[in-house]
Amino acid sequence: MLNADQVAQFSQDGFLIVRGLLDASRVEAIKQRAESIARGEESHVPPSRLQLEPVVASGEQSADEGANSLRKMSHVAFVDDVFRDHATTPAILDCVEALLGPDLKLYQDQLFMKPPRIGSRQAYHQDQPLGFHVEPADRMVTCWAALDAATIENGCLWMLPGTHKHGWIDKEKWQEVEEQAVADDLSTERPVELSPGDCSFHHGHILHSSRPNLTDKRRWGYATHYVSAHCRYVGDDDNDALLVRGRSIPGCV
Ligand SMILES: O=C(O)CCC(=O)C(=O)O
Repeated sequence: MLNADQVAQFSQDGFLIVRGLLDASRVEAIKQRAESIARGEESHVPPSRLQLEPVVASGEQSADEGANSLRKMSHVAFVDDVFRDHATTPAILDCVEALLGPDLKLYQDQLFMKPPRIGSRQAYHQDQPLGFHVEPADRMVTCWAALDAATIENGCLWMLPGTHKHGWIDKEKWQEVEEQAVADDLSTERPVELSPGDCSFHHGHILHSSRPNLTDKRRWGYATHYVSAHCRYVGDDDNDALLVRGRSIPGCV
């Protein structure tokens, strides 16, 4: 569980780093499974869950191996036991429970793979308005688990502390912030450099981004997105959110 200072820091900044949360065997297990999914050896993971890096998709460049052509894998914990074991890791859920309360659902998961040299920039955005159909909208937290070292050079996350307090921010403002960041004129942004096994937790409304990978080493980070089970579901699609702790609430997500 997080202590009171950590919870206060999260509510002030909109994100929090917890070092050494995952043991090496957990990190290794998910990396191996992701490798084998990328090689096409796991038929239970539909190819539609894999997304190519834009330069590979456009044919502009090819990558030396399967995993290094991928930008991300999505919604894998819903079909794969190793990914699900990670998403339900008690140490992670203890932290999320301290931020969202005892009844928790996994809404989405994404392995961000940022391959060497071609791993592209992720522009400034808020997570929750991008497809997390819940109300109250602020009851969402992402755990971003470092599977490799995440550094400034290989494209770690960058956060704009305090922006979660504004709720939904106009997308024109996202664009403005993005342009400032690309011009290296955003003095308030903070890098989230992590070692393998470290996790950062971020609020669904914080503005954040990640830079291109300029190195020869990949940067894998596995994001699991949780919502309070007390949220109402306000989307049109099927709601397949997975209960990961506590109880489901009738009429809710
Ligand atoms: O890992 C990245 O490059 C982007 C991650 C992100 O935007 C997120 O976890 O919400």
